[in-house]
Amino acid sequence: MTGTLDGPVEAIGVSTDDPLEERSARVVTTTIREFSADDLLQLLKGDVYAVRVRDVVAGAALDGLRTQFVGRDDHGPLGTDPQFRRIGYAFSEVAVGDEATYFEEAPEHRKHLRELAAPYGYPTDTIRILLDETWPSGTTLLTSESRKFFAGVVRYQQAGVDLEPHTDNVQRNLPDEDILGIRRQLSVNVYLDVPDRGGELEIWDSYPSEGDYRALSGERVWGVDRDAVGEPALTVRPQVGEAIFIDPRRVHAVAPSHDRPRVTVGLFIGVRGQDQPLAVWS
Ligand SMILES: O=C(O)CCC(=O)C(=O)O
Ligand SMILES: [Fe+2]
Repeated sequence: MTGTLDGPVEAIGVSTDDPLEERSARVVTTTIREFSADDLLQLLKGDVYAVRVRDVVAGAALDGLRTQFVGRDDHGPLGTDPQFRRIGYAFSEVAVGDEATYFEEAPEHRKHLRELAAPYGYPTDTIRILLDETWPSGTTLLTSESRKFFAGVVRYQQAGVDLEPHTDNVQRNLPDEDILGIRRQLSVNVYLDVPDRGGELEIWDSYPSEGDYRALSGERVWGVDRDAVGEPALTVRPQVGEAIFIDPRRVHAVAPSHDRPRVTVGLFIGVRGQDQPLAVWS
């Protein structure tokens, strides 16, 4: 690792005077074999905007998972916006004080998704092992008072639906005094189906503070208007079978698909103290 956790975890937004250097520094593309904690540190420092890990799922496993997950219609509406469909239950859908159902259902969702994936591994489990083996103090499932979170929501973004610019921050769904030690948050998605046209992941330069984000959001319940943020700094067309890690406190969005649903398995990663394992959830 080229940095200690304490520095990069606090430092956000890195600029360089050389525009060429900045452009080439925006994406790291690696493999599951070469992936290291350093890739995550570069994201946390803001040196790169996305880390692409090719072929996290490949071959017969990718075919089998696609057969199982692509084209399903037993997904439910996202609590915060019913035009988004998902299997599982995301913590970001849960209002503060309303967590009981989320925690009650979490084990069943984890089991159900593994059963759907069998005989292949559920992509979230692959990512969890990768993070456990590469991060110095390992990786664990996020818990709150011994209640274990759900991890690995399957999202179906239907054709024409715009996942508008937004940031993600678990603290919005936690009481002020209990942020579960999470100092920084990363997001990773494994792509099971990507439309032929549209569905690009878009990432902007800015890391708005919560106050600035709320101001940008205005009257909206969620996200910000595309007009308010201009052109993204980076546009990535995901490949089926790859995982892409981002820092979701940078403004990001997913362009609408023009043809078919975009199917992903998503996971958040909490970075806690220097000597603590990463903690994952959805
Ligand atoms: O599906 C994607 O590419 C990114 C979705 C997203 O907003 C996130 O992972 O935070
Ligand atoms: Fe997001």
